[in-house]
Amino acid sequence: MVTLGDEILVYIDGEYYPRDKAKISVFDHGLLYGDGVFEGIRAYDGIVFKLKEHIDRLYSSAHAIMLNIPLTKEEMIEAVLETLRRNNLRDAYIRLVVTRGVGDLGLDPRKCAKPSIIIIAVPLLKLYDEEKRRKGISMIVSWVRRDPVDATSHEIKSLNYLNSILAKIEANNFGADEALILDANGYICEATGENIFIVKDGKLYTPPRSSGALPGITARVVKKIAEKLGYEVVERNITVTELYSADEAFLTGTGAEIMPIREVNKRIIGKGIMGPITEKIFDEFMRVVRDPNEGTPIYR
Ligand code: PXG
Repeated sequence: MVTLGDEILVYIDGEYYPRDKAKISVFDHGLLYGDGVFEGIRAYDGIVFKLKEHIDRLYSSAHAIMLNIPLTKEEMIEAVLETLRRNNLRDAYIRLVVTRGVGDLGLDPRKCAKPSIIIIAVPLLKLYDEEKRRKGISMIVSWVRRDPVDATSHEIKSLNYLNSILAKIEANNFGADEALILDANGYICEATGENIFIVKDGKLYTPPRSSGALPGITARVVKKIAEKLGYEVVERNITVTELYSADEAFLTGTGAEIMPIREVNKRIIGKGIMGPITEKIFDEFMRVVRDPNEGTPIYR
């Protein structure tokens, strides 16, 4: 859940609007067709964590859907920082959205003259409470498979999230915290908005790019931390049965940060609490996110 402050200023195409005036056209293809791209970014203690990496991914997503963002990467970084400054934020969750723009009621993107850029920065994003952090979350395996890499692949961070939303609805219906989504071949892919790692016999495993998972920025950082701590990280196909018998398992994402998994389809994973290797990685992650060398300062 994103908690919105009352007085937030939202960037839309170079202007700043109060929350209730921050609106875009009903003819925007972002709304009509989910035609656009986005990023979810976090700032910790005055530093935007991995901002350049998020901007690079945004432009790669846009390139894949042939959307020309009307700002340079440098201008986009400055717009994000200025939005944070205008809102006096040091700790924030940032949603950066680029829509295809206003078109007509046909889906042809050539009708859309100019993409729209939206930047929303809010003081707090709390996906889970601290008890969940220690105990871990419950998951179900969703019936809906991840779109494969030769379809609307989630390698592209597009506005088209129905694939994940259907899985989230299933988790909600079963009273679980999150849904696990399988790839086209029945191997584990990712959660609705997080990547997954399992720990077995002191090694970490995570699904490969070919599963159709989003190449997560948090996952990349976690891989680096794990290797620095001396753990091998292997990218390979993982079955649901392997997950059931893992020693530890956790999700990674900008919103969730590092979240242990307590149970999947009522099977308890490991000891049913945050495991020792997850905890070491979590502690180091919380240090890294505040490291000035790992991000971009808001205030200079
Ligand atoms: N997989 C998917 C499908 C995602 O959308 C991640 C993995 C994790 O990537 P990063 O780079 O953040 O480590 C994401 C990103 C939400 C929410 O409301 C989730 C994301 C983005 C925006 C909102 O849960 N996840």
